[in-house]
Amino acid sequence: MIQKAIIELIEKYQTIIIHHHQNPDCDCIGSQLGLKYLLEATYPKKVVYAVGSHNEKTAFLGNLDKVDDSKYNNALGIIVDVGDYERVDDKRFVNSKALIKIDHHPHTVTNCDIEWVDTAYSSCCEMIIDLAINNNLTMTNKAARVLYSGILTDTGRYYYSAVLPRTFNYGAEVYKYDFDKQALYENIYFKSIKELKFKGFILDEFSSTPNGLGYMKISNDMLEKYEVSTEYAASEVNTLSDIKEIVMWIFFIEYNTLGKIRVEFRSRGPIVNTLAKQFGGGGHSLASGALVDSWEVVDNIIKVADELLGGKDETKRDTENR
Ligand SMILES: [Mn+2]
Repeated sequence: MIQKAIIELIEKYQTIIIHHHQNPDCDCIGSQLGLKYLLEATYPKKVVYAVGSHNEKTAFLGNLDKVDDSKYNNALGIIVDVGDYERVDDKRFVNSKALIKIDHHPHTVTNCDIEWVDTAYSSCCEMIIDLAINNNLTMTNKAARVLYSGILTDTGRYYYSAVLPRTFNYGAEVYKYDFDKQALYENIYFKSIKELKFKGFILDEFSSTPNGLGYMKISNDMLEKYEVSTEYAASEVNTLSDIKEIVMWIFFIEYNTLGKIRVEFRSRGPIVNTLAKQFGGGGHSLASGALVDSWEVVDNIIKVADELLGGKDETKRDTENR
């Protein structure tokens, strides 16, 4: 059993360094810090680091660590919630003596010593809770808090199709612990007036096609006008979910610092990761992303996506997790 192999490898190492993906979300940081807290509580003699950087929306989850290059020589590296090496935040993970991958995105080829990749999990946090329960790792209030936040956000508060009875059971398992739920919701879900005005702007201005495609182009001028970052704008893509007429929705957001346009694909049926791959990106079947070079490419994506929907090819549908 793969979990047994993971625990055995963890037990062999004194130093463990856990990495997350670039531009992390609550599931990514939740699984990273959750695993760190579980291992610290279970193996008090081990030194466990969680490295990489936060963004403005994840900092409330807990502090990340600084690690010297030299620590990697004898360390076990673990990457969580990320399939591709290119997307891992802080590339020094490749210097680890051994490497484990724990991820719920569709599998991409890497050469970690152990790869536990399973898209049947709603969230990476659900995988970490599974690991904890099956292997008697010591759960703590701190670990429960961050793991719960990842389950909540990656399932859209138990709404997305990846939710299983297990997801509720594991959510309940960590909910039992003593942490401030209201404060957690406030950190995750409360929005400022500025952010809500931006949402209003999206709802006013988005475009849609008769085939069920919804999309929104957001230029740098608009980001400046509403005082929101590219990352924040991208995180608002599900403003277009739950619209009767729309089955696939895409955000295109100018990324000034990179000189690119960030693309966020979402769907409630037709698969989008093949579409994202076609334009150099990737991700889950119902939630993917890409970075493209120009607004001409954007118009091409809109055309290809709309044709895909117009084709109504039922074989291209999937109910797998976002
Ligand atoms: Mn995730």
